[in-house]
Amino acid sequence: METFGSIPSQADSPKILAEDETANARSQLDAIDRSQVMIEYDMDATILRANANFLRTFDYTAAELAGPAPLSEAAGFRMANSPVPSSIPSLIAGPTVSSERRPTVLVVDDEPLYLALIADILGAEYQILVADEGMTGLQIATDNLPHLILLDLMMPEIDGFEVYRCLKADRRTCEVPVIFITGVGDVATETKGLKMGAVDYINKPINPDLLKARVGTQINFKLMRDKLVQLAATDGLTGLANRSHFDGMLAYEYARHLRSGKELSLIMLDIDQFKAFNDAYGHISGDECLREVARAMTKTASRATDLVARYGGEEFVVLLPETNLQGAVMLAEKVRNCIGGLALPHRDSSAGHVTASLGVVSGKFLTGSSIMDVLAEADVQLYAAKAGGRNRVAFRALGKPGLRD
Ligand code: GH3
Ligand code: MG
Ligand code: MG
Repeated sequence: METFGSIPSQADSPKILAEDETANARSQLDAIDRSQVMIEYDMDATILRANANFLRTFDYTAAELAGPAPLSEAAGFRMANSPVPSSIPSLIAGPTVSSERRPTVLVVDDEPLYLALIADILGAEYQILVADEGMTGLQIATDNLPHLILLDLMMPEIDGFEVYRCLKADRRTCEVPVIFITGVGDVATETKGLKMGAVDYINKPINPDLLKARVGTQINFKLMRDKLVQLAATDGLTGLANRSHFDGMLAYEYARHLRSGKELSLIMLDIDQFKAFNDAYGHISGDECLREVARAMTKTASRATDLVARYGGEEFVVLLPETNLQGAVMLAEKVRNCIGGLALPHRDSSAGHVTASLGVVSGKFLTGSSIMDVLAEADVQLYAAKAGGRNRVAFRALGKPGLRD
């Protein structure tokens, strides 16, 4: 057994809890005398022993205290998927990220007491991740993208302000809201935190009801914001990324590709004789056809980095970062075959079913060229495929034209 994270008791020697010690015990957290607190964990994050002063602050029921409860269960801990070593490894180590749907809250505090305390207060409603120092917190935040971070300001290695700056400077974590938690409690520090962009500020000692209320408010905001961001990026008919999201991602991937020098590919797809399809079968069938084509494209372009989007009307695009011409043309052919394989009847099409034409552009574009060059070239190739007889892929890489039947 390994013991760590203890705050030595001055008066009481630590003892295994008995029911009668804690039954009906409830005191205000403000009353915690930390010199009287003792808490010990084993390697499985089980609270082994704690003295009554600490546990009375939690309103435990007798049943919960019948035996030492694993912190992971009692407090709703999710073991974070982080390789980062920590002085309390059992609280953050673990192989899997749970598929649980509860919102996730990351607590970063150098005092194990507060990690356990906050986990206990919030654990019933949220999945709780913990880190006992800033660097571990940053790593867990990046790996798990929690819905909210409770960040202690006073920590020995890097303080909360610095952790906050790092979170905001990283594209992956900059949208995660942060509540500062501190024992400092002066107006200047609070103002500084809020001016930096923290969404709220909570003082120690922690009042459980206040903590729950403030966390609840911020979690609701975050869930609502996530929903809006998702809606703003989604095409309502097909559920694919919409034009606006695609434009943003193309700009991002294009800039990244200029830096990395790795190839970037783009496929532009247009359904053949779709106006005639609408005329023959009606717009409701036309809409269903667009959804079917979207599903076929998503199924085919399945790499995590591939982005399938509706470009407009019956035109779609696939953005393929770090993909060369050969790979992009192969994928375009797969998409074409998959759409043909749907065998959606189309009496005005020469194939007798719905088909699509695709233009592919691929390469290492030079600094000084622009996104418009990439889009324009994909468009040129799409029209070459149309001119070549439709239901085919045309492609170009750095001035090497080709056409495939
Ligand atoms: P081509 O083979 O040259 O691409 O011929 P086309 O008929 O597909 O091309 P055209 O651009 O003439 O027609 C596109 C049609 O796509 C016209 C429009 O009614 C239809 N369309 C665009 N958006 C939607 C939509 O959201 N739903 C439906 N049902 N039809 C749409
Ligand atoms: Mg069109
Ligand atoms: Mg068309």
